[in-house]
Amino acid sequence: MAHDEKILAASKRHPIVPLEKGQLYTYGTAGFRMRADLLEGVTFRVGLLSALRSRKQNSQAIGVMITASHNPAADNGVKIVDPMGEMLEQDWERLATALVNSPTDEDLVKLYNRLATDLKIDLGSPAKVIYGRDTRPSGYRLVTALADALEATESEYVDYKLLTTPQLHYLVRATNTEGNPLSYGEVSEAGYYKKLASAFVRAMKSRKIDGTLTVDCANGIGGPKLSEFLKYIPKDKVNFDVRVVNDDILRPEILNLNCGADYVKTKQRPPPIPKLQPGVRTCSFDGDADRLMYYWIDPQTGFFMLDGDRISSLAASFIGELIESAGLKDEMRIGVVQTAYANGASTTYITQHLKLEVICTPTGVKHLHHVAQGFDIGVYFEANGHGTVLFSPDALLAFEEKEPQSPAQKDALDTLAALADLINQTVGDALSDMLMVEVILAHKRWTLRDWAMTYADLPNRLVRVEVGNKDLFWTTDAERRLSHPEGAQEEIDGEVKKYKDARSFARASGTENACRVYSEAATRYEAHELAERVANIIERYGSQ
Ligand code: 16G
Ligand code: MG
Repeated sequence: MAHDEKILAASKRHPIVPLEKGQLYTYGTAGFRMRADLLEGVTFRVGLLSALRSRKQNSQAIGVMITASHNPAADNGVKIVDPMGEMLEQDWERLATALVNSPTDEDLVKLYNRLATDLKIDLGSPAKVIYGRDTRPSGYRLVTALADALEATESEYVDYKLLTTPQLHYLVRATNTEGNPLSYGEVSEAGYYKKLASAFVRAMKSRKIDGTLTVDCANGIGGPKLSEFLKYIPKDKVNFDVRVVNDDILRPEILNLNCGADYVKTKQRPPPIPKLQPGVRTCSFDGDADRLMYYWIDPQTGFFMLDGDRISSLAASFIGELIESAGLKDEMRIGVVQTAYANGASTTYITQHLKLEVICTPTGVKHLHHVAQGFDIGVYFEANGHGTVLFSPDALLAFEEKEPQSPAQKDALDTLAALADLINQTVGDALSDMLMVEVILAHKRWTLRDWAMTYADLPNRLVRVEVGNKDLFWTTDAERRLSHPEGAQEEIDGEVKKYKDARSFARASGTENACRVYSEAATRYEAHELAERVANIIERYGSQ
């Protein structure tokens, strides 16, 4: 059964905006993301692809999230979520790019049918797509285009309206596992809150949380969702005192403006509003609540930030201890996955102090996620605060079935089982990661200062370099080295050699038209100087 006529008619209602000659819409590390006024036709076409994807995946539900995360309010984005809540399979990113760039509506219909034939997709089989959006006002127009594509392709769909990105990932997995032994949770937003709240109570088990936690929600969707979640925590079981700030979603133009996790990480300072008081434990979400940064102002030493590397090493150390207490050390392979941006001191701490394996992957959550799945327990975080901890089915079974030999062992097993429910298994989730951090701090009876004292970061610098053509730069060795242009890496090596404890790499950004240079060295001065020198090399090669 072809849907040609319906697709053709609907497509004309959501035209694609032609880009400048030679430019293509591309499904990048985080889907299609750009100025919202370019996205209506793109979203319609993504709807067509998600219907194909669902049919290809035996009619399982596929997710579509409309968000531009930490980008300014005028942007938006659209990305596809696969049946188990993971990011879209990489091969299909190419198909998404091809479909979206079909020059005419007729070409679009032709390519849609060709994909169905080539991939042996039965267009008469059922399809299901579920979707949500962040608080951007443009989101409404985009979901209308999406729904039109789903009508035209005779797909079943559910509009979950406003959601955080990780909530949509949760719902996709919950939908596809409903009623089977691996059920991920109740298929509703409330189900997500209930699962987290119950796991939080179990993981805390009468331990106390010190003081108030202030949460900056970037004036995005995380604000109302966090407030809603808090209602599910039984006050008599956990004393969790949270102050929700920057949660104004009625003024869309202030989304991510001078607040949020990306602001804190890139500016290395707290949001100016509300003014942060010394000693107050604070964290920030980003605009779609999948990134998390902790920080506070130390009354003695000033601002201190605990980023993705710190969250990762905290989680790895705690889970490692629990595994040992549970008597599972010899059975469980725990690994930590980082990118080249991870501070070298965190890598040294994890390998030498925690004695855990570390693997480095290219930037982009999907790469880290994939490698983390290879461990029994895989901890992955990008320095920017996006990450999670994955538990294999074998690990879950062991937490459930191992006979505890002592009350301490039972406690460790119970805590591990609770953590596996608390930590979002589909994607990085600021709310769930925040609860994990609170649990760990409560168990260890740590303040943020104790956490910060675990190791000292190497001074580092990140520089953005405008180049004529960023595509000249090819990387190898998980982005730690350049293979092209020829000669560039040798020059970088030559500079790095001149400094103590130094490291530097350059790569083309996947989200902007620029290169990024990262450097670290024994002193702040040296890290800065090295970054400048490597940036000069990149600038020179980029203009050739
Ligand atoms: C995207 C990625 C993020 C990565 C960033 C790098 C996802 C969901 N997001 O935001 O993981 O750190 O791009 O940006 O994969 P860059 O390529 O411009 O440095
Ligand atoms: Mg985000």
